[in-house]
Amino acid sequence: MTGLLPPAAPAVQVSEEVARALADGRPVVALESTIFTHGLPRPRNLAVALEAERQLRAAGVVPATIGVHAGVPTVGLSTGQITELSAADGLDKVSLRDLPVVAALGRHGGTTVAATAFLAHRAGIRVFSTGGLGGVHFGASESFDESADLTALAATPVTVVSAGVKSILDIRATLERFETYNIPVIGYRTRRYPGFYVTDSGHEINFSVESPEQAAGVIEARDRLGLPQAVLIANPVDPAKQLPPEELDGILARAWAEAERQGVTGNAATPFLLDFIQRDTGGRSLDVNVEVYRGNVRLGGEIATALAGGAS
Ligand code: PSU
Ligand code: MN
Repeated sequence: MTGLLPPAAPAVQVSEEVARALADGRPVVALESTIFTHGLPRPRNLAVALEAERQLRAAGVVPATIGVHAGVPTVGLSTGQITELSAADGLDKVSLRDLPVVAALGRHGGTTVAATAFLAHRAGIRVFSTGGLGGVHFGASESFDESADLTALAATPVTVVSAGVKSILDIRATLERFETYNIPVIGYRTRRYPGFYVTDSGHEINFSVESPEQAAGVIEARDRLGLPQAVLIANPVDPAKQLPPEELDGILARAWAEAERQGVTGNAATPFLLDFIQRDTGGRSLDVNVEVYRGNVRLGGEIATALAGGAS
């Protein structure tokens, strides 16, 4: 029966290391792959992906980098697979709706927050660290361009540590949508919603937690209530390491103008805008992006450790 999946192919491949850690109740943190397949330029992308894994291991946490390798949605990509995906040309940006398609077609893909959250939860992983979430694009009331991250997070009870949503988005509208979808947004030691490249987006949020244990408490309470939504932990970048906030508006205005001039829309918009911002800031945005990610990986590890009962 050519064209069908081989019957032995697992729907989701969970690495032995991740499966064993989960079975033992040891802390595991999921990491997405779009960040290194589409978000960061080579060769920095591979270095960042592997550094995140090393950082977690050094903290006694098992990393589970998630992506699609040759059609197999994989939780716990090997170093070889990460290396391969980070160097592959023309691989797909895989959101949740794309998973069955790339699976059947046997393609490689980097998974977005939506697809990664789904696969992490399906494998039994409770914490997921990323850079910035997708959300509502400016003009969405006309274009309907809202990231599928929103609806996926509304239906997936994981914990996602991010530095807010991507700076290129309509942050106010995105926060409204989180409310609509019953997705709690909690600042880590702050009541100001972070702006990814900057510490403060200018928007206030209702709640903050002061420690990984307090974050773990919220997650436990969500699970006891049986609520299906993700818990979002918003972790701002160190103010000393942010992009100069007074420069951000100008940078974003130039990025949007160029995207409009070139007619870039849809799921190509994010990679295009991020790449533009990198060039416009002479690479400084890239350093901030890496710093943001490092902070989120660290906090994700701490929360996973607290959830595992502090044992590591
Ligand atoms: N944030 C970044 N770089 C990225 C992304 C987020 O700094 O590449 C990715 C994430 O994987 C996120 C996705 O889930 O972009 C959202 O894309 P879209 O807006 O097309 O749904
Ligand atoms: Mn979109």
